[in-house]
Amino acid sequence: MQITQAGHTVRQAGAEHRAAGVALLALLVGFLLAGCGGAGSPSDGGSSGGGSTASGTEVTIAGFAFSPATLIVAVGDTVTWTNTDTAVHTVTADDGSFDSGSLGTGGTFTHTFDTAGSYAYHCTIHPGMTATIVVR
Ligand SMILES: [Cu+2]
Repeated sequence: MQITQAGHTVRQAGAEHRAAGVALLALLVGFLLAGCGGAGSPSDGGSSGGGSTASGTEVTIAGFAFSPATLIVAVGDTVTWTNTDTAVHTVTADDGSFDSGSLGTGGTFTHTFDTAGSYAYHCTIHPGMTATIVVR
């Protein structure tokens, strides 16, 4: 997902065009207020998909799912995943930046996040298992 900053630039009108500038500015403000209401604010969308969101540094793999589905950590935090399923799972970043390899029952994997961002990951064995680490 890409958040594009809308580049609204309001230029100061020169002195000789002051009157026209003010009128234009009023018109622009009207457009901005009308046109930008929904766009550009990076709110996290409330409840989308029903996945849980939590802070902390622990992710449990249970019932063929990562819990919480979205984990919020701070830059420099080390996240630990623990597989409590009898099935083998992996913790694999979509962008390849980390990969646990196969985790059997009781297996753990840790990764330290040094850069802020949103890191989507999945299980390579069960592609429906997806989750995200948000680093702030
Ligand atoms: Cu799996």
